[in-house]
Amino acid sequence: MATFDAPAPNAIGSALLVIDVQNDFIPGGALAVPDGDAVVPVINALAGRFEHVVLTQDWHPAGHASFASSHPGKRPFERTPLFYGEQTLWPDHCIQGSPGAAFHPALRTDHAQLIVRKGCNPAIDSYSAFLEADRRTSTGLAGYLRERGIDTVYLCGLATDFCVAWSALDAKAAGFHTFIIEDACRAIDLEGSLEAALQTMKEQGIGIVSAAALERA
Ligand code: VGL
Ligand code: ZN
Repeated sequence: MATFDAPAPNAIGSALLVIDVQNDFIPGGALAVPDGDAVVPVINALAGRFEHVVLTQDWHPAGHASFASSHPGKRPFERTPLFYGEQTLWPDHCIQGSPGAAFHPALRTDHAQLIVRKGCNPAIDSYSAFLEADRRTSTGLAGYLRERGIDTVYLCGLATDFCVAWSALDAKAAGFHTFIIEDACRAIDLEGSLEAALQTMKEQGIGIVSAAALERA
Protein backbone atom coordinates (compact mmCIF):
# COMPACT_ATOMS: atom_id res chain seq x y z
CA MET A 1 0.00 0.00 0.00
CA ALA A 2 1.35 3.44 -0.91
CA THR A 3 2.50 5.69 1.89
CA PHE A 4 0.10 8.49 2.61
CA ASP A 5 1.00 11.59 0.63
CA ALA A 6 -2.43 13.12 0.15
CA PRO A 7 -3.86 16.31 1.61
CA ALA A 8 -5.36 15.88 5.08
CA PRO A 9 -8.91 14.58 4.68
CA ASN A 10 -10.44 17.43 6.65
CA ALA A 11 -8.87 19.99 4.35
CA ILE A 12 -11.34 22.26 2.60
CA GLY A 13 -11.60 20.83 -0.89
CA SER A 14 -11.74 17.15 0.04
CA ALA A 15 -14.81 14.91 -0.02
CA LEU A 16 -15.45 11.36 1.12
CA LEU A 17 -17.50 9.34 -1.39
CA VAL A 18 -19.19 6.37 0.28
CA ILE A 19 -20.15 3.92 -2.45
CA ASP A 20 -23.18 1.60 -2.19
CA VAL A 21 -23.07 0.48 1.46
CA GLN A 22 -26.51 -1.11 1.01
CA ASN A 23 -28.08 -4.23 2.47
CA ASP A 24 -28.03 -6.19 -0.80
CA PHE A 25 -24.21 -5.95 -0.87
CA ILE A 26 -23.85 -7.18 2.72
CA PRO A 27 -23.63 -10.92 3.59
CA GLY A 28 -27.24 -12.19 3.54
CA GLY A 29 -28.15 -9.72 0.75
CA ALA A 30 -28.99 -10.48 -2.87
CA LEU A 31 -25.51 -9.66 -4.21
CA ALA A 32 -23.43 -10.14 -1.10
CA VAL A 33 -19.85 -8.88 -1.07
CA PRO A 34 -17.75 -11.17 1.16
CA ASP A 35 -17.07 -9.41 4.48
CA GLY A 36 -18.95 -6.34 3.19
CA ASP A 37 -20.23 -5.38 6.64
CA ALA A 38 -16.64 -4.93 7.87
CA VAL A 39 -16.45 -1.55 6.10
CA VAL A 40 -19.23 0.02 8.17
CA PRO A 41 -17.34 0.85 11.41
CA VAL A 42 -14.31 1.95 9.41
CA ILE A 43 -16.39 4.34 7.29
CA ASN A 44 -18.30 5.64 10.31
CA ALA A 45 -15.02 6.57 11.98
CA LEU A 46 -13.65 8.20 8.82
CA ALA A 47 -16.76 10.19 7.96
CA GLY A 48 -16.44 12.42 11.01
CA ARG A 49 -13.13 13.70 9.67
CA PHE A 50 -14.63 15.01 6.43
CA GLU A 51 -16.57 18.19 6.02
CA HIS A 52 -18.07 16.87 2.78
CA VAL A 53 -19.56 13.38 2.63
CA VAL A 54 -21.46 12.04 -0.38
CA LEU A 55 -23.30 8.70 -0.29
CA THR A 56 -24.27 6.68 -3.34
CA GLN A 57 -27.06 4.16 -3.72
CA ASP A 58 -27.40 1.59 -6.48
CA TRP A 59 -31.07 2.18 -7.33
CA HIS A 60 -32.53 -0.03 -10.04
CA PRO A 61 -36.11 -0.32 -11.29
CA ALA A 62 -37.52 -3.89 -11.29
CA GLY A 63 -36.64 -5.66 -14.54
CA HIS A 64 -33.37 -3.72 -14.92
CA ALA A 65 -31.16 -4.60 -17.92
CA SER A 66 -28.29 -5.61 -15.59
CA PHE A 67 -30.38 -8.38 -13.99
CA ALA A 68 -29.89 -11.92 -15.33
CA SER A 69 -33.62 -12.42 -14.77
CA SER A 70 -34.31 -9.88 -17.53
CA HIS A 71 -32.51 -12.07 -20.12
CA PRO A 72 -34.15 -15.45 -20.78
CA GLY A 73 -31.66 -18.32 -20.49
CA LYS A 74 -29.00 -16.19 -18.77
CA ARG A 75 -27.70 -16.76 -15.27
CA PRO A 76 -26.14 -14.34 -12.79
CA PHE A 77 -22.43 -13.58 -13.39
CA GLU A 78 -22.67 -14.46 -17.10
CA ARG A 79 -22.14 -11.68 -19.62
CA THR A 80 -24.29 -10.41 -22.45
CA PRO A 81 -23.99 -7.64 -25.04
CA LEU A 82 -26.18 -4.60 -24.42
CA PHE A 83 -26.40 -1.55 -26.69
CA TYR A 84 -23.41 0.10 -24.96
CA GLY A 85 -21.19 -2.99 -24.75
CA GLU A 86 -20.65 -6.15 -22.68
CA GLN A 87 -22.63 -6.25 -19.45
CA THR A 88 -22.03 -8.61 -16.53
CA LEU A 89 -25.42 -9.91 -15.38
CA TRP A 90 -26.29 -9.84 -11.69
CA PRO A 91 -28.91 -11.30 -9.41
CA ASP A 92 -31.83 -8.89 -8.91
CA HIS A 93 -30.51 -6.33 -6.40
CA CYS A 94 -31.05 -2.83 -5.01
CA ILE A 95 -34.56 -2.47 -6.37
CA GLN A 96 -35.80 1.07 -5.78
CA GLY A 97 -37.42 1.39 -2.35
CA SER A 98 -36.78 -2.24 -1.33
CA PRO A 99 -35.12 -3.19 2.00
CA GLY A 100 -32.11 -4.46 0.02
CA ALA A 101 -31.59 -1.01 -1.47
CA ALA A 102 -31.56 0.70 1.95
CA PHE A 103 -28.27 1.69 3.56
CA HIS A 104 -26.80 -0.76 6.07
CA PRO A 105 -28.63 0.10 9.29
CA ALA A 106 -25.40 0.84 11.18
CA LEU A 107 -24.02 3.21 8.51
CA ARG A 108 -24.06 6.76 9.85
CA THR A 109 -25.74 8.83 7.17
CA ASP A 110 -26.84 12.02 9.01
CA HIS A 111 -23.66 13.93 8.20
CA ALA A 112 -23.88 13.38 4.43
CA GLN A 113 -25.05 16.35 2.38
CA LEU A 114 -25.79 14.51 -0.87
CA ILE A 115 -27.07 11.08 -1.85
CA VAL A 116 -26.52 10.12 -5.48
CA ARG A 117 -28.78 7.37 -6.83
CA LYS A 118 -27.55 5.58 -9.92
CA GLY A 119 -28.60 2.78 -12.25
CA CYS A 120 -32.11 4.23 -12.42
CA ASN A 121 -32.44 4.01 -16.21
CA PRO A 122 -33.99 0.58 -16.94
CA ALA A 123 -31.74 0.06 -19.99
CA ILE A 124 -28.37 1.29 -18.63
CA ASP A 125 -26.26 0.08 -15.71
CA SER A 126 -24.12 2.47 -13.72
CA TYR A 127 -21.26 1.18 -11.61
CA SER A 128 -19.84 4.70 -11.59
CA ALA A 129 -21.17 7.49 -9.42
CA PHE A 130 -20.20 9.93 -12.19
CA LEU A 131 -21.06 8.42 -15.59
CA GLU A 132 -23.46 5.63 -16.54
CA ALA A 133 -22.34 2.53 -18.45
CA ASP A 134 -23.27 4.09 -21.81
CA ARG A 135 -20.34 6.41 -20.95
CA ARG A 136 -22.42 9.47 -21.94
CA THR A 137 -25.08 10.00 -19.31
CA SER A 138 -23.77 12.06 -16.38
CA THR A 139 -25.11 11.82 -12.83
CA GLY A 140 -24.10 15.45 -12.24
CA LEU A 141 -21.73 14.54 -9.41
CA ALA A 142 -18.60 16.09 -10.96
CA GLY A 143 -20.42 19.41 -11.37
CA TYR A 144 -21.74 19.27 -7.81
CA LEU A 145 -18.29 18.63 -6.36
CA ARG A 146 -16.69 21.39 -8.45
CA GLU A 147 -19.35 23.90 -7.45
CA ARG A 148 -18.64 23.04 -3.82
CA GLY A 149 -14.94 23.81 -4.35
CA ILE A 150 -13.81 20.20 -4.05
CA ASP A 151 -10.72 19.05 -5.93
CA THR A 152 -9.82 15.88 -4.02
CA VAL A 153 -11.95 12.78 -3.44
CA TYR A 154 -11.47 9.74 -1.22
CA LEU A 155 -13.54 6.67 -2.07
CA CYS A 156 -14.67 3.80 0.13
CA GLY A 157 -17.49 1.23 0.17
CA LEU A 158 -18.65 -1.65 -2.05
CA ALA A 159 -17.51 -3.15 -4.22
CA THR A 160 -13.81 -2.31 -4.73
CA ASP A 161 -13.63 -3.90 -8.18
CA PHE A 162 -16.92 -2.58 -9.58
CA CYS A 163 -18.62 0.53 -8.26
CA VAL A 164 -15.66 1.87 -6.25
CA ALA A 165 -13.15 1.34 -9.08
CA TRP A 166 -15.38 2.74 -11.83
CA SER A 167 -16.22 5.77 -9.69
CA ALA A 168 -12.55 6.35 -8.87
CA LEU A 169 -11.50 6.09 -12.53
CA ASP A 170 -14.20 8.56 -13.57
CA ALA A 171 -13.29 10.93 -10.71
CA LYS A 172 -9.68 10.90 -11.89
CA ALA A 173 -10.69 11.38 -15.53
CA ALA A 174 -12.84 14.34 -14.47
CA GLY A 175 -9.75 15.97 -12.98
CA PHE A 176 -10.08 15.25 -9.24
CA HIS A 177 -7.14 14.11 -7.13
CA THR A 178 -8.39 10.62 -6.33
CA PHE A 179 -7.63 8.14 -3.56
CA ILE A 180 -9.25 4.89 -2.54
CA ILE A 181 -9.20 3.85 1.09
CA GLU A 182 -8.41 0.21 0.54
CA ASP A 183 -9.38 -1.20 3.94
CA ALA A 184 -12.68 0.69 3.85
CA CYS A 185 -13.67 -1.27 0.71
CA ARG A 186 -14.42 -4.92 -0.04
CA ALA A 187 -14.48 -6.69 -3.43
CA ILE A 188 -16.73 -9.11 -5.32
CA ASP A 189 -13.64 -10.50 -7.16
CA LEU A 190 -15.05 -12.23 -10.26
CA GLU A 191 -12.31 -13.92 -12.33
CA GLY A 192 -9.48 -11.70 -11.16
CA SER A 193 -11.51 -8.49 -11.26
CA LEU A 194 -9.97 -7.17 -8.03
CA GLU A 195 -6.35 -7.41 -9.21
CA ALA A 196 -7.32 -5.94 -12.59
CA ALA A 197 -9.14 -3.02 -10.98
CA LEU A 198 -6.26 -2.25 -8.59
CA GLN A 199 -3.78 -2.40 -11.47
CA THR A 200 -5.84 -0.06 -13.66
CA MET A 201 -6.37 2.39 -10.81
CA LYS A 202 -2.63 2.51 -10.08
CA GLU A 203 -1.83 3.01 -13.77
CA GLN A 204 -4.23 5.94 -13.87
CA GLY A 205 -2.57 7.64 -10.93
CA ILE A 206 -5.20 6.89 -8.29
CA GLY A 207 -3.67 6.74 -4.81
CA ILE A 208 -4.31 3.74 -2.60
CA VAL A 209 -4.27 4.59 1.10
CA SER A 210 -5.35 2.99 4.37
CA ALA A 211 -7.89 4.28 6.89
CA ALA A 212 -5.17 4.16 9.56
CA ALA A 213 -2.93 6.43 7.50
CA LEU A 214 -5.82 8.89 7.07
CA GLU A 215 -6.51 8.86 10.81
CA ARG A 216 -2.93 9.94 11.42
CA ALA A 217 -2.92 12.62 8.72
C1 VGL B 1 -22.33 -3.11 -7.91
C2 VGL B 1 -22.63 -4.89 -9.31
C3 VGL B 1 -23.88 -4.43 -9.67
C4 VGL B 1 -21.44 -2.41 -6.92
C5 VGL B 1 -23.57 -2.63 -8.25
O1 VGL B 1 -21.97 -1.61 -6.10
O2 VGL B 1 -20.22 -2.63 -6.96
N1 VGL B 1 -21.86 -4.23 -8.44
N2 VGL B 1 -24.34 -3.30 -9.12
ZN1 ZN C 1 -26.35 -2.69 -9.56
